[in-house]
Amino acid sequence: MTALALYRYAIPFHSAIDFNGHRLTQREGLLLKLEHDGRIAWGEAAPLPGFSRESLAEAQAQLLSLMPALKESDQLPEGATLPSVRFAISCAQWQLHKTHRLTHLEAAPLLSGSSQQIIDKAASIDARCLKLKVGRMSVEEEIRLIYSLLEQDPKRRFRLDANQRWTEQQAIEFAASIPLKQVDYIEEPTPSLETNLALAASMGLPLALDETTQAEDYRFQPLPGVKALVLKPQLIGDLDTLADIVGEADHHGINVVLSSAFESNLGLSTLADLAAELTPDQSPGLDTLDALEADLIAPKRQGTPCYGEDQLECLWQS
Ligand code: OSB
Ligand code: MG
Repeated sequence: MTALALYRYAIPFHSAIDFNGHRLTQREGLLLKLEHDGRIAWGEAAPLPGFSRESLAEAQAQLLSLMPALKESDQLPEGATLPSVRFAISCAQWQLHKTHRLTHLEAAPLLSGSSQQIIDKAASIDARCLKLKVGRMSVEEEIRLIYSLLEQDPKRRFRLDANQRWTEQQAIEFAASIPLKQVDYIEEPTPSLETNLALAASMGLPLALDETTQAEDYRFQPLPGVKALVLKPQLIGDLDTLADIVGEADHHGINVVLSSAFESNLGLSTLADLAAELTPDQSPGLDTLDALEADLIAPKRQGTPCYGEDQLECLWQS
């Protein structure tokens, strides 16, 4: 490696977000910069509180200890054990050596807020497939919302994420009341995988797994009724491990949707590249950038502040 550096960033959220009981007002993370043969590549290690098993302090200590090894070799060092650290190093190395250009699929916009805000937003954008969080309002109100959105465009498609907030009864009521054939999938309707699999079997509910895949002891297995896996590479680790899971899922006809863990514009851009490479038929779930008040390194959004290298805390450089 010709040069490398490690930076730490903190970007305020426009408004605080609750991640599994961790209320965050800002997103914090680490940026690894690799430079070789006139090329620059970035990797982002940003453990997500409430989701990642490691803390940012642990990721920082591990990455710092690996910087000398990264200077010498372009392999994933032995000591890289934490998922976010393996993710950052392997993304940066992949970006550094990648020579082909990738074409990104149009992403499904993630709409949030009140029903009226969602309806207005949906009317103002040109996207057939919408991602919605459900289990937030009453089942009746969410069913009405689905029908309002269908009135705008009868061919609409939906990706729904319940984050395990429904009871079995609520999931049944919802699934029985909407046209399921227009739903790509519903992520994690209730907290019980057994219940969710039973709903898939009895109602034809198109089930996707997200939280289930984050359990420490999760290993891929094809389950009847599971249409898709929603995977957050930041929580999984290196790209070979990710590619193995995608390969197994493909083999069993299960779709994989790569998803953000609220990374900065740099991490999101790498995730979009990864989705184009690994899951070219599935638009990824990466519509989280608007939550952040600033971009890093390369301005991504007009009128949004961008923190350059000189404005970030440099932890290591050589
Ligand atoms: O609920 O799936 C979630 C991001 C961080 C933590 C949890 C979740 C998410 C997302 C990312 O929803 C966006 C997406 O998956 O479309
Ligand atoms: Mg989800």
